[in-house]
Amino acid sequence: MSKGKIVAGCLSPHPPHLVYATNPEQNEPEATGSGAWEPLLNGYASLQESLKNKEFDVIIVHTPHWKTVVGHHFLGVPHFKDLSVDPIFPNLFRFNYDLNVDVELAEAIAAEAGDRGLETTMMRNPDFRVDYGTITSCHLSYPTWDIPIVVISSSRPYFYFSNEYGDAEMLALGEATRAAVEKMGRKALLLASTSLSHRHFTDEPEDPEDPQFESIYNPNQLAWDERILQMIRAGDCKQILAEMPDFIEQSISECKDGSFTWLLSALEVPTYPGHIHGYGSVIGTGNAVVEWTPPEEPS
Ligand code: 2XP
Ligand code: FE2
Repeated sequence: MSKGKIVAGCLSPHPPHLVYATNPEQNEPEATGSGAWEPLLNGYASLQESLKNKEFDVIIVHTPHWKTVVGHHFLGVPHFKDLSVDPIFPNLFRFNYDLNVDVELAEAIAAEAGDRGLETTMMRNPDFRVDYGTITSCHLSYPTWDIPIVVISSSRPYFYFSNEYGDAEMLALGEATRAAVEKMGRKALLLASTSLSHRHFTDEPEDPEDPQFESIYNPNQLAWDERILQMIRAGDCKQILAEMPDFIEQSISECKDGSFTWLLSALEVPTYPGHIHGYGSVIGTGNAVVEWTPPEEPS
């Protein structure tokens, strides 16, 4: 088997509003416009175009909305079909999904993670309902759904211990992911399904599509997001990791669920710039669509 590789790694946030706005046939609610979220919708359109030029045979997602108490869990059933409903925005997201899982790769990542001292579980319940973070990021990045996915849950080390300890587990999980992709000969697209700053407005406007109600929650949140974007542009992901615990705390970031640190680790902490396809707010939160393309290894 030839050595596998990660062909791209992305920050792919999962506001259900973005799926709603594009009216895919799988989603039950119907939108009439998309004015409030254009920067992000354009960002995802640009990411989709870029991915057309890349060859990958599996998508690996780390999702904040499958929260597991004991360790890191992996979908371990080859096929799932059901309705995914966002518990906070059921008016926007009721999505009929039908997806395949690369169980062999999931088991290989779990084994590599175990070798690195992490607690893992394969999720074997065929009636399990796949979380909306997974569905949303996959759909917005690659809406054709014609290749299998691997889904990794969000364990709770940041919440039960500390941001620093949480990051340590996610660095190990990222290494495990990379090692398994290489050993199993896969060409993988990685998706970190996460917002950046994550303060939400607590009231929803009557019309969720009305652009006058959409803005970042406050300038403090924006300042943090801009700092992260600037380090992404500069190719200084080592510094992002150095600041991650403070970023998480001060911007109430969804990165506390670990997806961003996992991605940076799997990409071996990029020293090259990430391409920012778009940045925008959804119900006050800060979201960036970013793609890192690892340089070709000398053959
Ligand atoms: O509630 C969340 O955690 C979400 N991520 C959905 C809403 C807006 C996100 O930016
Ligand atoms: Fe979320």
